[in-house]
Amino acid sequence: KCKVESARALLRDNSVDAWLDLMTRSDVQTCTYWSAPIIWEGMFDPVLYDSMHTEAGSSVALTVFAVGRYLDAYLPAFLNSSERHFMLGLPVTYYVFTDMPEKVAAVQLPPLRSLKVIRVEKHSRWQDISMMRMKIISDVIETDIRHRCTHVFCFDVDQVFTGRFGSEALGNSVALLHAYYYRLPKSMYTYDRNPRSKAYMKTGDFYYHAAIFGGLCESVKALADACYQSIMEDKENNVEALWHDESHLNKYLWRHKPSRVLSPEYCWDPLIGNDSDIRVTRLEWAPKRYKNLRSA
Ligand code: 2GW
Ligand code: MN
Repeated sequence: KCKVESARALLRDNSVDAWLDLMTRSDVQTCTYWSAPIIWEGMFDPVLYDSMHTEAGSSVALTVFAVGRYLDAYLPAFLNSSERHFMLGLPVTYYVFTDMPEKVAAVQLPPLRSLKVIRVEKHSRWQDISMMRMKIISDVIETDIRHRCTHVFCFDVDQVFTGRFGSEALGNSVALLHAYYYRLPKSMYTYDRNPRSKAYMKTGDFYYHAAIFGGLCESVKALADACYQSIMEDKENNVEALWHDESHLNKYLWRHKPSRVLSPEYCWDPLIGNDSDIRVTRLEWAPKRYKNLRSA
């Protein structure tokens, strides 16, 4: 019995099929019509990506906002887990934006990794906390990040890394497929449908999730500037897009196609349950605590 098992294992490891599977995924969409790769487990060699980016001198800024009750509720788990999974081997600088800098616990970081805490104002409406991130991200890319890092990734804080989130995710302009929409027909995408909003769109390519976007400094700055400008124009016109900054992001990314698209492995909600497309989860949504956090 043992012999049969090991023979099977050998066959598995060396069969052409197993090898091909490493190079490609035939069960999911791996490329957009404008030829941007959609990154899934099994499509890439992590060692190769890491050595390419090390040689190229890539360095990564991670921005994250933890304002008000989100600081205690989410930041510690976010940072601890990112230390285990985010861009290991490359220089990483965290930029934590909070209204309570003194409350950010000191974290011991290994060489090549550092953390900056930047004070921001606490807007009273949560929609504004979310939307004003675009302005702050743009400013800090200009004054700081672009002098230290080649790439920047912007994250929601209410999530936890659970697997490799590595250099395969780096690109000129990077967007994420929303876990809840990637299998749905376009008619169900929750784009902004109000013609009075600058985020209005009838159709698009995908529904992107604003919980993660990134790219080269200049691309992310251009995106943040454009989204902020549209958000402010909406404010002047007394309209607010359906999903706030996410609606504006979707409009921007429809007009400026991302060069790399992350599959929902990169931001999965475990509440969705089993999905055979998802072979690993790299980042998971933390449980929402709307009741405590969204009210008052
Ligand atoms: C947000 C909503 C209700 C009450 C508080 C907050 C809040 C958000 C806050 O008190 N403090 C704070 O730092 N934030 C930051 O904004 C934090 O980084 C958080 O991850 C981010 C977005 O808010 P979140 O995660 O509660 O909203 P989601 O998960 O529904 O986010 C999606 O939709 C948003 C727009 O409505 C954004 O586009 C976000 O990027 C999307 O993932
Ligand atoms: Mn979130």
